Amino acid sequence: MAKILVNSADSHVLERLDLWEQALPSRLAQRAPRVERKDGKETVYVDGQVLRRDPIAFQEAMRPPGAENVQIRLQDLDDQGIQSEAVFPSRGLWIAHMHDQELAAASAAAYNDWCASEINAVSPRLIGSAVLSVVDTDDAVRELHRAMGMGFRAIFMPCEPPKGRPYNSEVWEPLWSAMSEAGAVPCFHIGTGGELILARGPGGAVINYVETAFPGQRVVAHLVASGVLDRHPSLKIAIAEGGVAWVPALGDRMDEAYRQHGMFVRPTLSALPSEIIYRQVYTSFQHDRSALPTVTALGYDKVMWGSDYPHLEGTFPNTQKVLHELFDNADPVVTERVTIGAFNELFGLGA
Ligand code: MZD
Ligand code: MN
Repeated sequence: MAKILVNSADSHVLERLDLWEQALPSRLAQRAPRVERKDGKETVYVDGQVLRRDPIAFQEAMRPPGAENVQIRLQDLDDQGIQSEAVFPSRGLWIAHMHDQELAAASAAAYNDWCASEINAVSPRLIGSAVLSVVDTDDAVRELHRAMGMGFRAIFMPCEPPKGRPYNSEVWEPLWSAMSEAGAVPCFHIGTGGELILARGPGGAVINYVETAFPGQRVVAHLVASGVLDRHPSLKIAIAEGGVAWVPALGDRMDEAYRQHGMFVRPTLSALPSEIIYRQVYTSFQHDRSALPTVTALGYDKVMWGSDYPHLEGTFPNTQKVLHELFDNADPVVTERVTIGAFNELFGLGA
């Protein structure tokens, strides 16, 4: 079968483990993301916290050679039919869990230097996302400008912000303004910033998987209802790997709240919440059968496909099989929009 060529709004790079050891003074490096393997488990330590304790088999299953070898990654992209891809961190995601201001700022800068030289510089097909401190807004704005100066456009943001810094809070405003002015694209990747194992025992794995999508929806509710996207109409955001069919339903619910609970609503917005969402919020999915009907039946078209390479939740190495199942009977206009157009629009490519 002919290859369906796509851009992917979601993939991950596996950073060299000694990235922070090499870049940071030892007093900080020892609190940067660190991994220990014992008794069949891989434990992740960050800033003195145990963040993950995974079966090694689980971690190995998402580490094909292309995860950390960028030349093999590019070969995998060719083989899978992927032209360009947004690249998110793996271990760098843990920076969102740091509490120490200096450690967070230094770890983010170290990741961005590494990503600029080891990912972005290798090929224009790889759109690495920069990491910012979420501990301090001034640090985040400083690193945003430095990263944009290194050519970044995509900015990784955790779906769950630190306690006490909810995304509807004014503390974030200087960052949203700076992103809007700089043409940065904040990409909120699901499963980041918060606790991931919320349920145990029967059904736990499926419950936890479902749970990771809700904070992505909360990001949209916070940034739209608090007026952030209304104040910055050119700021586009992405919610990566959280699926897409929830967007119209969230828009309905927010519109209903905005109308029916009008007496409590502040700030008032220059458009309905759903209109702002449909204008500025992009989302990505891997397999969802509900994705294309969301475009055709409900008119939400900021929909991007994502491989989530090399994660198990993604499509590698069966991307073409998945793409044919998704698109063989789809309207070619919708197919072009979801496989290429929305991605190019978000990241300002191919214009
Ligand atoms: C990026 C997040 C995604 C998730 C979390 C898992 C399944 C479980 O034994 P028990 O009865 O006590 O039950 C425990 C249970 C088996 C229920 C529990 O361990 O649910 N295990 C795997 O951790 N699921 C929800 S899914 O968080 C979104 C998808 C899977 C990969 C994921 C964990 C990745 C992501 C994302 O932030 C990360 C990262 C670098 O790669 C993996 C791990 C780490 C976190
Ligand atoms: Mn992903």
